[in-house]
Amino acid sequence: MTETTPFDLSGAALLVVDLQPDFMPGGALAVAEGDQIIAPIRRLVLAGLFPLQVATQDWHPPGHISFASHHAGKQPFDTIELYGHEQTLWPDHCVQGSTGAQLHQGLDLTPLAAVVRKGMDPDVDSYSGFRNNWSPAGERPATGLGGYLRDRGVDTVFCCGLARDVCVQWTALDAADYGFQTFVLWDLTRGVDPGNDDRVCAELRAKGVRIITSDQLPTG
Ligand code: VGL
Ligand code: ZN
Repeated sequence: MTETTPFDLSGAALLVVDLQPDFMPGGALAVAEGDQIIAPIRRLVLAGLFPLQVATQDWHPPGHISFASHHAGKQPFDTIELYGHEQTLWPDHCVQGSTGAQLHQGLDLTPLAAVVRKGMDPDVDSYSGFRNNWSPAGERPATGLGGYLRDRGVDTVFCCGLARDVCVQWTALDAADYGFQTFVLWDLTRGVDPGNDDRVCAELRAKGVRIITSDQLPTG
């Protein structure tokens, strides 16, 4: 399914989600082929198509609640119930200040207007750039990104980065919830489990998120 109308990028923001060494092959929470999207995202950011570009950064304190190592007898990728919702337990990753938590060196940060860090509450995970996962109080506390983008006049959001089936998906779903016209640049994402691709597509489309590829963007 190809889009026929050119996109109006005048009110658009590019969100680069969690492009960090820990999500690359060999990293603590490796995403297969995660390294293949670095250069194209770097080129896209430098092309300056988007009036506003923002990155998110997974940034956990040591001993974070999402780490399997925090839960006796649990292994990475086990799931538990946390505050009434399913929580996947991950290998220790993106620990604040560690090399694996840096934004990837292959990305040029110069054109980015902001970096939104998330997952800093020791007791709450945060997949989405817009809102944390559920807190003990049963809420999903906002990061402030939604208000920031609105205040900057943004009406449309394009998402890329890692991981397709976790933080990119949650970020895109929340962007749509916030009322932004939302796109996922599918070729500029990779999943923790490619077996989730069909489900991810269906859940995104059900929320009105449009899935496109970067070659459908206007050329710089
Ligand atoms: C992510 C799992 C845990 C992601 C972050 O960036 O997709 N996945 N923390
Ligand atoms: Zn994380």
